[in-house]
Amino acid sequence: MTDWLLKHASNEIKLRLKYFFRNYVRRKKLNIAIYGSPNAGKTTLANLILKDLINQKMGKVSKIPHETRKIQKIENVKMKTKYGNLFFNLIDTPGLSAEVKARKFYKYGIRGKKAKNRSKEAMEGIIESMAKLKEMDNIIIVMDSTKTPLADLNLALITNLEVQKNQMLI
Ligand SMILES: Nc1nc2c(ncn2[C@@H]2O[C@H](COP(=O)(O)OP(=O)(O)OP(=O)(O)O)[C@@H](O)[C@H]2O)c(=O)[nH]1
Ligand SMILES: [Mg+2]
Repeated sequence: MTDWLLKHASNEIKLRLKYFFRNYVRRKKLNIAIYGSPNAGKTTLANLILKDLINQKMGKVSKIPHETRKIQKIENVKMKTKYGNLFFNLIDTPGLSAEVKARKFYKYGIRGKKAKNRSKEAMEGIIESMAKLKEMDNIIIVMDSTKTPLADLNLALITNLEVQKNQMLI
């Protein structure tokens, strides 16, 4: 639609559109958040986006689930586009799961108090992420293509976003 308008509109309208778009995005500071199951590859994706755009990292990636247990945010990420520079906040969230039992970590060599703490921190992160859903302007849902797409809390997440009318990209 924007492409069509830019092709057919007069120069004045083009200029107005360009400044409207730029100011709107700048003023609003879009929150673009990555959600999905534990271990789906959310932090990997965030790191790739940030490396491409600003040569930074979001956080640690691991084969052990629930590596990210707190929301991570990089503000004011600049992206050059043909309509001008866009600025947004990129947010990486803890993997969503209905429950996180300590024994889930035993096979990775994490036991006892460490496993209990990891599970407690993971649950706190999940609650925080669900509570902050409504603050997000766009959501990228990352799914592991080797697993069933509606596993974990993905169905609840998508239903919630439909109700809130958030824009999502899966
Ligand atoms: N095969 C494959 N492995 C991937 C891909 N993306 C990530 N991984 C691996 O999957 C594991 C989990 O990646 P993370 O980026 O930590 O996943 P996450 O969704 O942030 O996990 P949590 O923070 O625990 O929720 C790591 O071992 C990654 O190297 C992918 O596209 N393909
Ligand atoms: Mg992560």
